[in-house]
Amino acid sequence: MSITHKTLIIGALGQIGSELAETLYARHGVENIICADIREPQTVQIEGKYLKLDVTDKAGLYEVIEQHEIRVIYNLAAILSAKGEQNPEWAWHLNMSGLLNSLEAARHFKGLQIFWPSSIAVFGPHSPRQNTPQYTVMDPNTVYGISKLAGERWCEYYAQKYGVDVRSIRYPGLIGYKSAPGGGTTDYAVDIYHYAVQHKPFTCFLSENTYLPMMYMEDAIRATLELMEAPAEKVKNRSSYNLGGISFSPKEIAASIQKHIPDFECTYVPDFRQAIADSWPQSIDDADAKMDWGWKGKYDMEAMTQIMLENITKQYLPQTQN
Ligand code: NAD
Ligand code: AKB
Repeated sequence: MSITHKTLIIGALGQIGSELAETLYARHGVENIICADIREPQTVQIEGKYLKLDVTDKAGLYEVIEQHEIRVIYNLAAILSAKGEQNPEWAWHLNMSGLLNSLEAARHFKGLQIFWPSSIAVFGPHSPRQNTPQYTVMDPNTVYGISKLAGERWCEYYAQKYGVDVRSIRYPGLIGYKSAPGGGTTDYAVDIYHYAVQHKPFTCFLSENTYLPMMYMEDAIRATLELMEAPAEKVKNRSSYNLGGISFSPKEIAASIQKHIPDFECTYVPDFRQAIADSWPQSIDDADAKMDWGWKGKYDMEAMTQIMLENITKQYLPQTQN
């Protein structure tokens, strides 16, 4: 029997999209998941249907939704914090028009559910930095953070005015071994493992005591699906939910690696990303996500380091041993 409830992942070749696709294939069947991105798949393996799509092309998006009878969209296409600062106008345009096209599509095609990720980047220098609450001062000073905060307001607006079923999480920095990060301030926490397993010294672009909220990718994907599958009445927040995860500094992650690779060396040469990190929270209060839809994180830093090292080591083995 063919199921017409198809899911579209936009930005599917990215760090989150490629892992989300794998999980959704296993859950709903490869034939029910459509991956789309502005790029051609090269390094990322796409098992199912792949479409080249620019999320800023509203007509193109509508055509895909109609033709493939899409009922759920994960819109992950965005420019992240560090890359956004190189070209603020482009970042604003992509991040906002991509979201507005998805929200308008949900207004047009009744019953279409939208997931759109926000970020800890919505907070700014005047937000409390420890255990940052769901509702507090928000004065982001990167174009990425400004676009995410504006996006959250649009999500709530479309939910309240038009009854759009849009759901969102403010992800912390995400860490996984299956895919590479794409231009964020938290990217060092993935790169560091790749240097460590190759026994190369790592130069971190943040200072050693810069604490940021992070999360192992499997927890983030599980949170996303739990939120998307929660009964509508439990999703009380239609802007975006805080999600905590684990907070650590570059020095602490380096020390957790050194427990497995004692000769690993890390030095710290902060660049422009330090100012971005310094404007973000160090830890997040995710009580609302816990209360509303039962969120509970699973991985701590030590468990994550063990998994990251084991799996990234395999990636550097000669093909015959892999
Ligand atoms: P990524 O940069 O790895 O992936 C984004 C993907 O979007 C890329 O494959 C890119 O080719 C695609 N894309 C760019 N422009 C496009 C367009 N016009 N049309 C279609 N596709 C386009 O990013 P990611 O880390 O996977 O993040 C996905 C989402 O999650 C983003 O909204 C990001 O802000 C958010 N987020 C990520 C993190 C994290 O740590 N990775 C944390 C917080 C929030
Ligand atoms: C970034 O560093 O830009 C992202 C994020 C926390 O949104 N990883």
